[in-house]
Amino acid sequence: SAATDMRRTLDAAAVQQLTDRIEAAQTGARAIPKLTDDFPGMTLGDGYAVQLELLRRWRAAGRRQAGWKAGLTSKAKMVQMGVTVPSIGFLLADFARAEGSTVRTDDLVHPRVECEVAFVTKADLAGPDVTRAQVLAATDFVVPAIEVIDSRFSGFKFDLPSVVADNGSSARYVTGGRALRADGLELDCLGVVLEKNGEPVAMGASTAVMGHPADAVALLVKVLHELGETLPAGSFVMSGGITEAIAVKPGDVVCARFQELGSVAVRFA
Ligand code: OOG
Ligand code: MG
Repeated sequence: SAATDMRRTLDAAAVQQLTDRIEAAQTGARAIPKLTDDFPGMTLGDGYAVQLELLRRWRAAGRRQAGWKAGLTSKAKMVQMGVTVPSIGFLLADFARAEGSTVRTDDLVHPRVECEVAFVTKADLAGPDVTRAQVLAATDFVVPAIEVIDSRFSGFKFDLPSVVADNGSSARYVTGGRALRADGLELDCLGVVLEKNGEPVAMGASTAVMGHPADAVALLVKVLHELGETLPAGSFVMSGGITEAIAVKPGDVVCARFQELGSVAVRFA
């Protein structure tokens, strides 16, 4: 499928050059033009080559990986971003922020929030054909989450190869509410209301994520397989924004209220 076509065109030097650009933009919280402006032939596979090089560098620098995220897995997100193919990105442990805490924005470019169902796994998942049932059997618990995304591209405008290289706009994430076993839940019809400063600004239900958020995890495992990777037990996985993402600025308070799973709140400064 389009999400797993890993054909590559960039040579090793170009991958290094683009990784340098992305790393500098992320570290300096500076917006840059999308990568395809200079490399119009860039493919999805090239985007993942840059993303995995960024992951390799940061792990070599001692940063710990918590897991992975699926993105662009709902119609609302695809329509908002103009990209029709889901993608994955890595999550470092140091992206996490505590529920109820204040998230700084001076080290971000133009943050937005998303409400997502997150999974924590208790068994390895690997291969091209993992099913929803296998994902659920490998799930230790699910937990509600707010993802803070932050595209490093000017105007939050990008295409699929660029956003994949930019690690799917990953920036911060906050879990909260209740961690629950998946088997007692109808995970495909959980309602969620996203509030900003006490007003509902987006709402939806978990079915928006590929019909069932576990299917987004299965897709993520398939993409990992195409990249020569697996999803180890103990991974934290976000399944993708249910609604469109909402821009935030200093002073905003955001709360995602999930049916069954409880709520997650965070403040921005
Ligand atoms: C890409 C990241 C998308 C999601 O949940 O859909 C994402 C973006 O929209 O900047 O994290
Ligand atoms: Mg997301």
